Amino acid sequence: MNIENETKESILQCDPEIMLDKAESFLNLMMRYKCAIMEVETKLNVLNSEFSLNHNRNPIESIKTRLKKPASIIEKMNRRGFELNVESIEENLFDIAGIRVICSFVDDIYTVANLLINQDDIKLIRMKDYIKNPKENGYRSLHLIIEVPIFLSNEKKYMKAEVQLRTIAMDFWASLDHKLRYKQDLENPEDIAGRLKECAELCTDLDNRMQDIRDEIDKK
Ligand code: 0O2
Repeated sequence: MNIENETKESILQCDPEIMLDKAESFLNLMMRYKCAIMEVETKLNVLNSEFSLNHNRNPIESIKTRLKKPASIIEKMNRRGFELNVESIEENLFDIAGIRVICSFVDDIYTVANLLINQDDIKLIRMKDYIKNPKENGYRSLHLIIEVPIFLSNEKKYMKAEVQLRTIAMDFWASLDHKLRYKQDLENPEDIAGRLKECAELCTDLDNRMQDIRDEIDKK
């Protein structure tokens, strides 16, 4: 029996009251992550509006958010060998609340990220800069793990969220890479990986050229 089946089995054997209690705690946890997403999204929208007023353009093109699905949570907890309970999920998974910020230019990514993490109620837990240090396959994005406070009726709780910041070109590449990675039956995976990496390099070049054009226009 695999771990996922064992987990399902142990849940099925559980006392219904304990099960209800666990389900309630899980729903409560998901509600808190949803609130964290709303808080971060509002902060980003505020920054975008202010920037737009002062500089006559939006550094953020769009924001996408997602709450990790229960099946993906279980899969990741099992894969990493963590005990499957609400406390352990909250302690060990940092990407249940996910916010993806698509920026116009590469320097906007760092501007938005710095403005966000310098807010006095935000705690920066970890930053991974896959723009300065792209992954071997060509993936580029700036990843932040932050903690943001949410205010409930009788408590203030810090919740973790993952913020991924990318340009439109980085997002275009990552979306197609993600789709292609699900296709397991490729005849020539190495060739595909090589061509995807070339495309990533083209995206980097495109981002740099667009940034240069904007810098030149801004100088005038
Ligand atoms: P989903 O469905 O996008 O959420 P962590 O997951 O943070 O505990 P890790 O592996 O160090 O640990 O995280 P990392 O490197 O910060 O990257 C996690 C997320 O970045 C992934 O989430 C993807 O969203 C994105 N990502 C990382 N590498 C790649 C890549 O090569 N291609 C693409 N398209 N996206 C990538 P998940 O969990 O895979 O899924």
